[in-house]
Amino acid sequence: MNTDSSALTALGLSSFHSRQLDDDTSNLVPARVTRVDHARLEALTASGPVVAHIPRRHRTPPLVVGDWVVLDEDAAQVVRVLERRTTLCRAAAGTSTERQVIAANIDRVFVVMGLDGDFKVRRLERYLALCADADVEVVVLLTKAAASSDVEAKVAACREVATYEGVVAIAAVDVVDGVAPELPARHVEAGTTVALLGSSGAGKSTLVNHLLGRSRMATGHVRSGDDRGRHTTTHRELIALPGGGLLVDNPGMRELALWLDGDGLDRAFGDVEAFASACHFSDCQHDGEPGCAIEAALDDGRLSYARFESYLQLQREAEANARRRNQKQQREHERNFSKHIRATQRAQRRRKGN
Ligand SMILES: Nc1nc2c(ncn2[C@@H]2O[C@H](COP(=O)(O)OP(=O)(O)O)[C@@H](O)[C@H]2O)c(=O)[nH]1
Ligand SMILES: [Mg+2]
Ligand SMILES: [Zn+2]
Repeated sequence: MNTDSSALTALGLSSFHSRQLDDDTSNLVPARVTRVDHARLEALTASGPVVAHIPRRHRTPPLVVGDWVVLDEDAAQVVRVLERRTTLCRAAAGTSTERQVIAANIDRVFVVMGLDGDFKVRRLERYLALCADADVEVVVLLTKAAASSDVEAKVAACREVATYEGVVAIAAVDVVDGVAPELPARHVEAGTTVALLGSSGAGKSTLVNHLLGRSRMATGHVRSGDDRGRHTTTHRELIALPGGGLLVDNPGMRELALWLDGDGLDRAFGDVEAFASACHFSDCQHDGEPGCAIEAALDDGRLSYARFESYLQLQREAEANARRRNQKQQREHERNFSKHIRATQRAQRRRKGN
């Protein structure tokens, strides 16, 4: 299998993945998943787009956009799934006990937020915790800048909470009315995979179209009846840019249910963590204890109440998710255990009967 092709590098193949490619069968090819529909996927190989069947054993856990797979080209089917370098996750809709992977092998996230009614620093903090947990870089793009007043103040407000070291840029743009329209492309270098996150209407699809230089994603409010072959963002898709970068547009997520497995919260709130570690008691609840560095910082304004509240809120949410998850595991464990007991009792009865 030829794996040193520059075409694969342009599709985002890193050494992390090429190391996993040892199959030397000639009909096998590495491919980047661009779209998944249950048993069928679309992908890009070094020689172009392909469609392939997903055998049942590779459907759970499901493949996602951005995955690297090995395809049997003759049989047009997936034979192997490569280990993921990064995963963007959220709690599945309607439940907070299931982790849903949104996209795999993402290098960077564009957090897209409109400088209109969409603008909320607290939501940015939520996205930053998610990105820090996934260990991906972040570019904060504040869209619709041309028609917005107090742009500078809003950029400054974002800068203040963007303490996560993975944040590489914060910028106000307007690709419709010409404010820094060249800026987004600078952050999608060849071989880099960028996922766009943000509320519905924030301007994600507008950015995708702008970067593509043509209208591929339907923007604004398109009823399905008006959709004439253009893509409304109802499913997730990975799009290769002519310049070599890769984009994942996302259907608008009304409220991003946090899923934190790692240290994302601490990394996104390093400033709060630093104050907390200076408290006199290591288990300080920041609730009137002597020597509380958080309260001192709140008192003299080094830490804002809003930010501290936001941190507590996200922490409560992550803990509640973890608790529900544990309860679910506990229930499953008990169910399996009582099944085991019943089976043992049946076996004993049979033995006695014989
Ligand atoms: N003036 C202006 N309008 C924008 C900008 N970005 C998006 N829009 C408009 O906002 C609406 C929603 O944009 P869309 O890209 O569909 O948002 P999405 O839901 O995040 O994909 C559309 O009517 C766009 O034309 C921008 O930077 N400036
Ligand atoms: Mg869209
Ligand atoms: Zn304290």
